[in-house]
Amino acid sequence: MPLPSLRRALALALMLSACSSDTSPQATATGGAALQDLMKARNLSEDDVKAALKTFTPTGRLDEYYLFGSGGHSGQVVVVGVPSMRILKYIAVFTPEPWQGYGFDDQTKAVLAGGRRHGKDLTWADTHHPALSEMAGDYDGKFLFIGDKANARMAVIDLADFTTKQIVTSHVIESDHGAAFVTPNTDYVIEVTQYPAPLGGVYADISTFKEKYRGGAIFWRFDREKGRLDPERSFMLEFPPYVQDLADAGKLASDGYAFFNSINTELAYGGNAEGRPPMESGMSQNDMDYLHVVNWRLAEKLVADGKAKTIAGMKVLPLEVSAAEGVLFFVPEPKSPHGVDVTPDGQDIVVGGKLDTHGTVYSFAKIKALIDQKKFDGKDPYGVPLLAFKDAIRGQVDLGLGPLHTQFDDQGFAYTSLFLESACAKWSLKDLKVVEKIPSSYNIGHISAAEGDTVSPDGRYLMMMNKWALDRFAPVGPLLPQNFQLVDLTTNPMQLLYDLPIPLGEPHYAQMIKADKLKPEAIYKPVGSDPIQGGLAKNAVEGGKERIERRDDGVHVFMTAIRSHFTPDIIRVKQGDTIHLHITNLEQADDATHGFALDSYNINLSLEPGEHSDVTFKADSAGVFPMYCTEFCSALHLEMAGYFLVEPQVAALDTPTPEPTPAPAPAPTPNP
Ligand code: CUK
Ligand code: CUA
Repeated sequence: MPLPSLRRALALALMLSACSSDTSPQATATGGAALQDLMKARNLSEDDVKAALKTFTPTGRLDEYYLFGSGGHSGQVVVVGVPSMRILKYIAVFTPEPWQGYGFDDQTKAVLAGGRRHGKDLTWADTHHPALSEMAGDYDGKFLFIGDKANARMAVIDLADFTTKQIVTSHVIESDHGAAFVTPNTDYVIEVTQYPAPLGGVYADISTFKEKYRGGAIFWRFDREKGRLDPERSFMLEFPPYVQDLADAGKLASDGYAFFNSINTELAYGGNAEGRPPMESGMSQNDMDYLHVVNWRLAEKLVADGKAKTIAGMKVLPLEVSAAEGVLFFVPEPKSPHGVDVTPDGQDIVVGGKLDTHGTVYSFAKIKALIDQKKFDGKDPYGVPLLAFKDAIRGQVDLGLGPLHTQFDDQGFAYTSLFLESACAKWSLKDLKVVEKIPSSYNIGHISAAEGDTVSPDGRYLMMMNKWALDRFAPVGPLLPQNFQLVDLTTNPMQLLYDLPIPLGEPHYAQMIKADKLKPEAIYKPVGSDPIQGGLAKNAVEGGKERIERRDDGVHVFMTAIRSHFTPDIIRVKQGDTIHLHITNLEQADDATHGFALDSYNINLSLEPGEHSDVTFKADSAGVFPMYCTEFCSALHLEMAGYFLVEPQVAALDTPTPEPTPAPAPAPTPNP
């Protein structure tokens, strides 16, 4: 190690030892030597030690930020503490999750049923973009939304208990991508289609792509009081089948507008075995695609005025209405764009071009002036007014290879991920010049800076979300984890601090929120709460009032759980009975969760302190079924168990046929 570095390492050691009570020169010298030995033994550089000091979080100390990341195909949300990079939770959203008992009781089954499509239960999702609720363009820490690209669904998570409360889907569209993005006061949660299809889930041959296939943007109305999306007050804008991609809502200067990019002005639809070009080349012929500029407040008014038609239960504003009434405009954007991000002041819109080295910075003021003066550059084939590219942009910034997504800090800098270059570029919003780049490992997708897509970004930290992790972690077979890399934005140059393998693919976007904005509850109050409906559950059970009642609709078991028993702990029913379990966890101590598992009936509940759950099922198999608590809740946790006894309706109906017993050997002839 060169001398100056050694001196700096010693200074670090000084910093370290200053934290301990013994600051005598002797102890400092020893501490420094010990640190040197440690660095040597673990082969750590001075930067490594700095990174460790910036991220290490002692036991009991809490993180400054929460990162809410998409859990990709798991259909979940991963919650990571920053800067420690400790994984705090996987929130079950679109898919059953056994530990949380999600999808196992009546309450959460009903939530999942909200996302059924074409009569099918869906047990996976492709989550892309989480969106925290906002007030005046700033995260308020109350709700989180996330979209499912594969099945065009939207979910609402309440951050009071980090639990999914609602899933909605509209059969008007078949897939989405620009979802979820919120308007500045969370009046609406935006869901934009990806792959066009005939609206309403009907059939039309692919040869009618131009005429019958459509995209669209659903504006799901959010009822903050109820904490739910309101399909009745939601609406959709119909778009041409240009394969819309990402979305962002305008804010401050551009409040009331929303922006969507798209990738297919060619109107290609595949058919590489039918003599047409494959999708990827068919969609990459033209030099320009269309940025969609939408005046959603005007759209809202037109819908209220009855200009929408109803398709699959959704109010849809027809394309010709949007084009004629000044709701929708197109501005060319360079080759195969991806990412559309509004700057914190709402004045500019940044679009990345996957096959272009530039980031294009559109000026909302210029766009608005063109619209107000009706200075159009013709119309697209669907009659939508076009704005001239050169008149709508503030400029372009030469970023590097494969620019995708952009985030912002509090110093006037923007950060854009460079997919092909596997790097993140920091650039000045003022003069559109790159300041520096930091490499990522590898194939970076989204990035997420601390509150970096709000009206007041924090700077501080940036997460690079990488799709490949090759050579970063101990190998685990051909399917590797994804890699979240934490970057310190306060230093010059930026410093890579930490690599976190994410064994849930494929995450796309994440948002990072100041931890003190969240006030999660530790226990459900009152005892017997229904976490989904809120308030006291209809069938909440009071201690001392446990009972089993046979009613017309089956056997109702009113049960309580408290360390360390279920009451009642023996349930006797007849085969074929419909069973209604009503279980209340009476605990009011933090973290005193009980599980409830029932052998062979595919039931596992998580009963958090004060929580009530209902489970309805048919006791169709006769036999003796142990039931037990699945959380190690006390010293007598193993004893927290019972029996579910199902008496056969017909004698021996379910009794396995005994193996034929071999004929007994003839008894020896007794001696006379
Ligand atoms: S997308 Cu995945 S890296 Cu769905 Cu936002 Cu760009
Ligand atoms: Cu309750 Cu273990």
